[in-house]
Amino acid sequence: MNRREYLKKSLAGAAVLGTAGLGFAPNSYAEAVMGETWRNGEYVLPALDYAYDALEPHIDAQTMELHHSRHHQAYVNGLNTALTRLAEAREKNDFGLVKHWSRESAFHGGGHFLHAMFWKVMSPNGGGEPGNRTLRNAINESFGSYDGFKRHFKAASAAVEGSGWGVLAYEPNSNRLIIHQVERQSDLSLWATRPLLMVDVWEHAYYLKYQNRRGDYIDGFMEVVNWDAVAQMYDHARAAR
Ligand code: MN3
Repeated sequence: MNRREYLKKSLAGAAVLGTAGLGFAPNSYAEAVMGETWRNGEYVLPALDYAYDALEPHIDAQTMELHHSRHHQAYVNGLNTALTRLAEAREKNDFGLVKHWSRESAFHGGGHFLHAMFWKVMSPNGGGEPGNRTLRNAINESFGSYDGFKRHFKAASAAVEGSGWGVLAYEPNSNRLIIHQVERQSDLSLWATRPLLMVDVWEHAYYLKYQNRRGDYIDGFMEVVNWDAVAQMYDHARAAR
């Protein structure tokens, strides 16, 4: 197969998988963990792999629709705007507002990518303990047991001040897993870790159904965790070590 045939075949394969788009390599880490977040030169809202009501009763349909179609879309728009303004700044050689737009790009970029992964780590067929042995072993080695992990993940996520995220991540230096409390999603881009499982604990993610009972919401979230998706993220994260 020459290069042209190979490219043609790859693009056809990508189209079948619904991931067509130049500059979006199939089987990349980004595609595996986030879906299609970028198309035709701009960031886009990735489609969900399930219906808005598919995670009922743990995550309600109204919250899912608002969260995906309004909140996540706002991050996508904010990121595109910030990058456009930064491009204009380069063009005009006027960096007077570079601090503002850099912060905006980090905040909205953090929001876009974390939400894209958040949708992936949930599934109507989720919950229970991870079936993937490599991931299960890593959790046992890093946290002593699955129960130890679950208690730690819930406690850390519930204790995030105000708005933020609880994140299970792969730490490539020690080759172990670690739990983060993210209080500012814009800071996530600074870390040398690759997120594997994230729970959105901003109030918009649960308030309609759970009000101030964040712990109950986290329990509900654990009932829809898509461990196969997390295992896939873990594979890609380690492969890119
Ligand atoms: Mn959110």
